[in-house]
Amino acid sequence: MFKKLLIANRGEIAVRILRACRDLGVAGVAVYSDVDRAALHVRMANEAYAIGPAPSRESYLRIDKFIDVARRSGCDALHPGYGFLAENPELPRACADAGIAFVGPPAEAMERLGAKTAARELAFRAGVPMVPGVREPILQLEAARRVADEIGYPVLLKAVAGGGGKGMRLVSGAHELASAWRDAASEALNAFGDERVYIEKYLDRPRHIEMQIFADAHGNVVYLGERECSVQRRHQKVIEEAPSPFMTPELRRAMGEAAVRLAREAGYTNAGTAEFLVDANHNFYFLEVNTRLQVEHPVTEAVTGLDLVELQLRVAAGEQLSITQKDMTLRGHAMECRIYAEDPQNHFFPSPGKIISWRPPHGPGIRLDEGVYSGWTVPGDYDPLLAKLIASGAGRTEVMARLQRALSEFQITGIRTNTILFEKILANPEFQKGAIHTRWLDERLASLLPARATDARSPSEALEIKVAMVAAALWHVGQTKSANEEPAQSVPRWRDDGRREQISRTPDR
Ligand code: MV4
Repeated sequence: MFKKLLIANRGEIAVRILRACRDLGVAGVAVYSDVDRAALHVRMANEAYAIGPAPSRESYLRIDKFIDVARRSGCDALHPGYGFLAENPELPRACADAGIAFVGPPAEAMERLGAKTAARELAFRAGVPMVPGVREPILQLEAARRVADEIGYPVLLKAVAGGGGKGMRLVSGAHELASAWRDAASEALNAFGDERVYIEKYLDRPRHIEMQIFADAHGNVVYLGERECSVQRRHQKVIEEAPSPFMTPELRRAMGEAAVRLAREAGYTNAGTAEFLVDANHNFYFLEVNTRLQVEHPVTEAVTGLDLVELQLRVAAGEQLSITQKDMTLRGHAMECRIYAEDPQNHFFPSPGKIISWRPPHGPGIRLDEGVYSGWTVPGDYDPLLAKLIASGAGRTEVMARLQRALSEFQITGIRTNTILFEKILANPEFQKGAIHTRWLDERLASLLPARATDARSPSEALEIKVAMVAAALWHVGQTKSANEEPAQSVPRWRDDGRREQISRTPDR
């Protein structure tokens, strides 16, 4: 096992990795940008190094700084967490050059799976089912026309470099193709510096179900069951669960074996996730592979009894996988809520700032992976994920009850969070039945969330809401003044950032 691990990340995932280090007797080294000096992951680590200013381009995205810290502190391994550099093949390359083990797949496997068309080509060779479409980028509008006519409308244009729905356009008929083509290419160029686009048949309201795989360097590859991730808002996962309420043993086996074939074909090692779309007839279609540990890994940990970060470190250190497919059993159910510093009642604008109080839930079946603490100021410079709340238990009904109990106990003041969204989702009869799909949340958001003053049903209701808002604002100002010596920023920068982000997001089609 390694002696010392550099955790090239921040927030709750850095804390999660530090915990695995403690359990394994590995020293964990933290890094921090200027605004993260007092962050939880820094406080929990025995050793921490400054890596630069707040903007991630100058800190958490700087490979040279990580390698420098790893060298100076004597680390023999590096874990990238998720986000930032986690799927950038230059990081494992730089680690190899510096003689540091990278906790993740080889650079070559990342590259084989990075471009969506390359991944589709690989999936094709591995006999993995995929959405009808092409396996190479389409370079000209005329070629796009031929392909779209052949597979039949509606089609979806997707960015080769894609991910997160960026550079994606739905085309319902031939008359829309030319403008959608231009939009997709320019958005892709803007987001990824790569304007190439490819085409798939459009599936209406599929589920998003992903399969966790694990591979060691000795040729052993296993699948660890699926996660249902259909509840998303604008391509951001909101609630994930394992197992999927839609899953059958046959489908799980078919999907799992397909994911394992894909991993073998890619020369993959360590933790990975194959994403699939699943239609109402239990047909599954390959989407893409995420070559990292994912935010939602705890629900898989809950139903497998495994520690995935421990497994990652063992596999990276050259150990054989301790589990075989035969002795893999799934037990019970688990569900995760992503607690964000954002305001569901105000267009989900980010809501960073000082946490005045943080009183987390506890009790049977509850796990909280948090990256913050009472009194800390959440910076506006990064993804505003504060914590992941995970409930587990014997069955889905029990798990939903436990999550609702935990949410009702959770008290956070000083910043806005999205907990009300989870209360609404968990109380929804369709969600309770598991009748969800990839557009479910976006289609129901307006009816799930309480009315704002602007859409009150009567003038008196509008007045009532406004009075409540003013009272809340006054209370908030008083709170901040007494508990916090610093005067409030007159023009908070994060608010502009939030608006800019909101504007730059493309409307969903
Ligand atoms: C699709 C699709 C329907 N048909 N592909 C969205 C992000 C990207 N990773 C793939 N996505 C989709 N691809 C075909 N051929 C619908 C989506 C999609 C989606 C997928 C997963 C989770 C949420 C989603 C929300 C909207 C659309």
